[in-house]
Amino acid sequence: MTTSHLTVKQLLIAAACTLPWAAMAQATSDHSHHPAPASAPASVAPAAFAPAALASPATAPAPELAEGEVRRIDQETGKVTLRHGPIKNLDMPPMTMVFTASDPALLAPLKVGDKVRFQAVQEAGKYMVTDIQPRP
Ligand SMILES: [Cu+2]
Repeated sequence: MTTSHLTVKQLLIAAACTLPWAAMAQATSDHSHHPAPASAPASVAPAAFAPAALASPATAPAPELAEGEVRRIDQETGKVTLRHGPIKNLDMPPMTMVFTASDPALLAPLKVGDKVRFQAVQEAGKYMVTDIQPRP
């Protein structure tokens, strides 16, 4: 077999095309009367999707910040009430709720009515704000 002149792409295509045939060959060598031709397109599909997945650019894993508005601040207990949008990492829909600041100093620059972006985590059953900053 002379493969030296084949490109990597050609080799990948060849491999992708070979797999269904190998599977079918195995099926037919078994004394089955049902070679199940439907399985062939199914095994081709993942190979067709792979290039699209590889093509999507690898974006920097920026922390997922939620958006909210300050409703209430309790500097003494380090708690802040936020009306927030969806929080993806907590799988939480929009609502108004109380968060505890991981560091009460985070709340110092805030005032009621501020629009903010914040990072929320769930820790020991409590919802904590680990980062919060004004949003334009
Ligand atoms: Cu919430």
